[in-house]
Amino acid sequence: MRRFTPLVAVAAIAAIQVACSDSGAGSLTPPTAPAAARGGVAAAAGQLGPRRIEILDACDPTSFNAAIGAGTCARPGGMSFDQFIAQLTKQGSVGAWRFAPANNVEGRVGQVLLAMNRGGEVHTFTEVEEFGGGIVPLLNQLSGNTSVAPECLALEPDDFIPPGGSDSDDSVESGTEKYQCCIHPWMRVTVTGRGS
Ligand SMILES: [Cu+2]
Repeated sequence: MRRFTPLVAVAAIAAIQVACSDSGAGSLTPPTAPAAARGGVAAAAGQLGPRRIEILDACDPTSFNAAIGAGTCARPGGMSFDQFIAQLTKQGSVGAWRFAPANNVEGRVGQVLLAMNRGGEVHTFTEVEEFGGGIVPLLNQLSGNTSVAPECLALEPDDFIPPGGSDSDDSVESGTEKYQCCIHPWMRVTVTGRGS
């Protein structure tokens, strides 16, 4: 396990930040936000509900929690930590850790982007000028993202989306914008705005 120390440290920091933001906070979007968001968002975006993007992973809780720390993975079954590292090493990405839709998403300009974490790990949904590495050096290295996206170095505690949580801080913009996870930097999607 010793060689995974950087990952452990950063994951622990992320977990602490999430814990802090959860405890402080009446203003956080609750995990079950879709129903609540639908009403307010639709009114603001011309009767349109949010454009939903799912955040997915396939972590196996037993091995991930053993390798990184308790509470790292909160979902049943999945891929072992060793398999995850092996696939990342071989391919530079792990396909089960992804946004869905995974490629380009289209929406109306002004429509709220609702990123919903359906996985078992903490993720971020972060707008970046250019895709790049995130906050976990080992994952950057194994995925070949040696140039860190500066936006990932300026995350706020509530940018970390826990399992079951969601992020509705961003809206569809005119043109094409890039979003990525700052923990797993191969998790990427582009969003193109149409009309208004
Ligand atoms: Cu992620």
